[in-house]
Amino acid sequence: MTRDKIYARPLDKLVDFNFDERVACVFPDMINRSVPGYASIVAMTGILAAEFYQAGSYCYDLGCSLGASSLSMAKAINDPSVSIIAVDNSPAMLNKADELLPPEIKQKISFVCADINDINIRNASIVVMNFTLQFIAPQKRAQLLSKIYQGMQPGGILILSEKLNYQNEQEQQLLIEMHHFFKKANGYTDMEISQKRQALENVLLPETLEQHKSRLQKAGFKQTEQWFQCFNFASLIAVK
Ligand code: GEK
Repeated sequence: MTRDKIYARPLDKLVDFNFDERVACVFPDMINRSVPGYASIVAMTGILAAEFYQAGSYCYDLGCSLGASSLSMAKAINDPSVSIIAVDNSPAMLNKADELLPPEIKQKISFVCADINDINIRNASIVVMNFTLQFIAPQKRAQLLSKIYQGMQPGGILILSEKLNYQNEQEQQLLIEMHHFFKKANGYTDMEISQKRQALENVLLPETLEQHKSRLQKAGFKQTEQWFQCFNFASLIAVK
């Protein structure tokens, strides 16, 4: 796994974070050392998908990056004709996914290079958005979730994983601090943490758990449960 050193040197000019080739090359290392609970969420995505999958329907992985969640679903769902639609708008990410995934897995996955705001979603029993909604402009989020809901089969699930914000200042500070402890323990320096935070400031826009729950309810989901949290990173399951 190539080590993420993107913010290891002082940068004269900090540009907004984007999912380019440099990021794609170090992505597995970056996400594992930055997102507490990432490996568990990806593994559980497969377990949940296997149980809620409906034969003849599609599974969507929105903001698939290198296809980790698609891979987890492809391995767990016991149907040779399972069809996973993995969408990302970063060509660099999709090229890397194509390079890394074995042919027997790629045969189950259709990669689509597109903005998830622009795609059609239909006949879905599983929709996964692992750490993607946080990169979508907040004013577009309700419309996107409503489109996802409309494209799902009754009984289907949305797995939504996000970094969370807290309204209470004290709570927010403590949770952010714990996330920084996690990054430091994983070898990131204070400078790396600080430069990455600045690069993400206008790009990754977290919301509170209440905002997510209320939006999912408004989109039509009949039940939403939080099933995972590690520090300020959480995952929800929403059932149609
Ligand atoms: C995983 N789910 O490994 N349309 C399509 N893709 C987008 C858009 C958009 N509008 N905006 C951002 N992305 C993955 C991890 S990473 C999370 C997801 C992170 C894509 C972007 O290109 C990137 O690949 C992904 O969403 C977010 O389980 O890096 O923290």
